[in-house]
Amino acid sequence: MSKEKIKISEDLYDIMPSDYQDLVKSATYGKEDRGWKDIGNSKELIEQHSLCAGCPESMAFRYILASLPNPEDTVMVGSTGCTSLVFPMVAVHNIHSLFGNQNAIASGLKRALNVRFPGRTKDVVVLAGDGATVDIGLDMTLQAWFRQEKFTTICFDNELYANTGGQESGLMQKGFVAKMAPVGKLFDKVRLPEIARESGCHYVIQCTVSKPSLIEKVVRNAVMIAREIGPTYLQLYTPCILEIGKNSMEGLQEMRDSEKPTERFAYREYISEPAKQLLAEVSAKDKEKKAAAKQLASQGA
Ligand SMILES: Cc1ncc(C[n+]2csc(CCOP(=O)(O)OP(=O)(O)O)c2C)c(N)n1
Ligand code: SF4
Ligand SMILES: [Mg+2]
Repeated sequence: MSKEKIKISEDLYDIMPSDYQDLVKSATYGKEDRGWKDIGNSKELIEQHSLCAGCPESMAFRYILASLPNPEDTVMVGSTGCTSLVFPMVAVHNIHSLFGNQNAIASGLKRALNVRFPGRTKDVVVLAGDGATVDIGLDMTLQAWFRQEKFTTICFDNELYANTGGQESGLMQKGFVAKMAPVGKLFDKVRLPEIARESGCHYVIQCTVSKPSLIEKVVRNAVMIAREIGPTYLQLYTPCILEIGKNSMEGLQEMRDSEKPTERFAYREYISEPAKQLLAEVSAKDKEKKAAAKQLASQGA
């Protein structure tokens, strides 16, 4: 499998910013066992990205990109919002979809990749905001899950429409007042994890992005289960620090506060029976691989 999927054209190399040259040179490719601990030696996102300073979406992006099990052969599908503006600054194949259409686009893309590259593993991962996933795109989101499309949907839940200045979203908390929603939310946060489970997702996780090791685990599980069994859904709290009045250093604490057991982003998971079986098989194989590597090392010593 080639590890050189994203390249800068030789003719343009000199005029590309060095930040972008570095991104392509040490992108998220190459080592099968790489993960969040490689962050620092590798590059997932250019420093001059388009998100506000300290926005938790940038942490989330880096952890996710570092955790993809098959980045060379992964296509990410974005949707309009703060999230989507980051895609030109990462070295993973991606396409932009019209706001809300992301799960419809991903359905067609995944099927087309199967036809175009038979026998080769191609992963599709949707990454969209809560407005795109739950409001305008809810129909497309649900229909993809009903049809058991084999890709992962990740929602960056910042509980409002951040990119357009703070309108109310279905995932906003009840009573919350935003800049463009001065009356306050009148109904409860839509329970999308429960809806995802009822709609046929085999792996559903709700958590914050405060812990990179947790994000690595859930991203890998979600992608592998989607590849083999059916749709998976991750709802990640990535607070919009700008809209909730926090400064650039306070995003992490906001997530830690919101993931306490009694709070609305306490860790929650649902794993279907076939998905549990798959994870057990993967874990057994990993153990075998580690034991074999250890034995080899001891023989060499
Ligand atoms: C079809 C369409 N409708 C509306 C918009 C305007 N629009 C752009 S971003 C956005 C909100 C995005 O909110 P969300 O999905 O939560 O992402 P966030 O910016 O919060 O990350 C809206 C309504 C658009 N670009 N296209
Ligand atoms: S507006 Fe909010 S969600 Fe968008 S980049 Fe800024 S802090 Fe992040
Ligand atoms: Mg949002």
